[in-house]
Amino acid sequence: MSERISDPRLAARTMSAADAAALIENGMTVGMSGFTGSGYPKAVPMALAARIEAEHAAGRPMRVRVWTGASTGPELDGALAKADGIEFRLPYNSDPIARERINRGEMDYLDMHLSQVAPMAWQGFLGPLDVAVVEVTAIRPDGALVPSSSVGNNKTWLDRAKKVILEVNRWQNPALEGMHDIYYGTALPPHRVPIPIVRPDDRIGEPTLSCDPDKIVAIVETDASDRNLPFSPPDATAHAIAGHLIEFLRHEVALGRLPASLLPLQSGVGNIANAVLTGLVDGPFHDLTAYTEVIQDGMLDLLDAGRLRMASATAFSLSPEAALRINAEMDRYRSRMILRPQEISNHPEVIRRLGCIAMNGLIEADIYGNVNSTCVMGSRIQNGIGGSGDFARNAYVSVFMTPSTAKGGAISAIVPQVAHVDHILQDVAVLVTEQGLADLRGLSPRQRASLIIERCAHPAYRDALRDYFDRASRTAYGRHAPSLPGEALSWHQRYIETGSMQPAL
Ligand code: 0RQ
Repeated sequence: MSERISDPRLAARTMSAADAAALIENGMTVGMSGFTGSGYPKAVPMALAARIEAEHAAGRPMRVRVWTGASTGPELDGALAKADGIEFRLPYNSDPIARERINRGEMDYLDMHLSQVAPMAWQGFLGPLDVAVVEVTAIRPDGALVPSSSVGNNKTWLDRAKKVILEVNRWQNPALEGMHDIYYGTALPPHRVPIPIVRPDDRIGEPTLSCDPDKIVAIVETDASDRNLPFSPPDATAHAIAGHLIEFLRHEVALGRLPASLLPLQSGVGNIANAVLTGLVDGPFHDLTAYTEVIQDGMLDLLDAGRLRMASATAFSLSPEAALRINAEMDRYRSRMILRPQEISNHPEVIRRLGCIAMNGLIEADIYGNVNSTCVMGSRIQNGIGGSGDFARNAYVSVFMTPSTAKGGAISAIVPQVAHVDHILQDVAVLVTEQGLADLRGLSPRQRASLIIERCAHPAYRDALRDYFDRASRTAYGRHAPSLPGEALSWHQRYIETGSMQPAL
């Protein structure tokens, strides 16, 4: 019996990935573990993809519906999408092959607030869950499951699935045991009770996941690492954004609107968000905490620098180098990190109570501060809304940040009107680009527009934005949030037609 599988009843169910994948049938809904490249199953999805390819080669249809925590890795989304094996996918994806299929209309994708996935699965709207495929670090003698490098929706998948396949991954450090906090107190209305977290470091649940052993039909042993891409080193733009934001936070502390150790930080995905965290290492703040979704490289830097006291999240989202770093020193990190189910890490009630400082990236914002986080030119999905909505609406202060242009300057990130709305202006308190920072709190739409154009827009687009806003302010149907509907999306149309938002000279 493997040293990682200490329950003899379950050890007897060990089999190959191919045999386990053979238990998944055409049309089934499969709940996979995995969140931002951590803790996703690695062997069974690859075997399933091979099986799907063989079925397709034999002229037989085979596709599955895939639910996860968030993004996974190339062995899961990449392999299954390449095999054209995914009929429907939720709730967040960053795999390029899957993204391409979604944008070609070959794969249905439901982009959801991450906090709402588990409750909606319990409410039954997502339909039945046939199989859960969940990576764990170990199985204890009492059958309890030691979670892996992400928690995501695993508790819900294990509870809701008719059958369970476990991947026990020897690459995951056994010292992860004790880091997790799995809360079993959620319920549907009218039986809901308050989530008893009043500080980011509160533990309210169990260190392990439980699962009815009779449902566990297969166990597959693996030893592959989580696969994540490295973050790009912060460039001048990222440094400038981080600088503006840190100056803003310093100002808020000086005015007594934030405590000296700030409030629990939430930091989104992507290079800019990571750069801001790294920037805080040299900032003036101490005793920081994080109540967030993912622990990125920048969070580790803050912990190592003694700036961050502790971090609560649902997953790691680490570069390969940082994943090795944390794996080598798990004992040291364990006491300062908590990984929770995503319905708790992203719970609106807790985020509102703690007063998180939310910091997320965006695709584009309009002059009023509505934000598009997901759909390029209004229709091409990039990743998904992820947890940005959970945090933005409920944060103490909700910050969105972006370079002021994209694609070498051909696209302005500040536009007359966003082509798709993820975050309405009421949920966007502060907007930051490398040009500057706009504190939009307490301002009317027209006041917001002036500030965003002057502080955040790139100089190459500022005159055109001023001109639009000026004409709209004089001639719009209403002057509350002046808009010219026939022109508002013309910048996007110009990009689609000419490859640039800049008007032809
Ligand atoms: O495309 O890779 O082809 O070059 O979008 O953009 O500038 O690298 O920025 O890595 O910070 O990601 C909004 C996508 C920003 C991210 C988004 C193109 C750009 C590039 C990536 P290429 P950058 P980042 C909690 C928080 C939603 C989920 C979220 C995101 C690519 O922050 O997914 O916040 N957010 N979760 O060229 C056309 C524009 C563009 C554009 C950028 N205006 N038009 N393309 N790009 N702006 C964590 C979780 O939820 C898990």
